Amino acid sequence: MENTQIRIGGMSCQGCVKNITGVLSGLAGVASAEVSLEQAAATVAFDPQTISRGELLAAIEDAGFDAE
Ligand code: 9UX
Repeated sequence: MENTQIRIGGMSCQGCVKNITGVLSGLAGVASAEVSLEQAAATVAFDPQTISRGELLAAIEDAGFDAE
């Protein structure tokens, strides 16, 4: 398992936090996802054998946010 910090742009309310948390949690290979509106960031624990950091970013972007 690997932990990564992702900066997220475009979150404006707790609904966004919930949406992104749901998107990340639903991905195969993601063990846990914690999203903070105040920090504009997510902390994600994932299995690098199953999913890459790039795929995490792509999923966030597909949901309509910026991720880096
Ligand atoms: Mo809040 Mo976010 O009204 O995708 S849910 S802006």
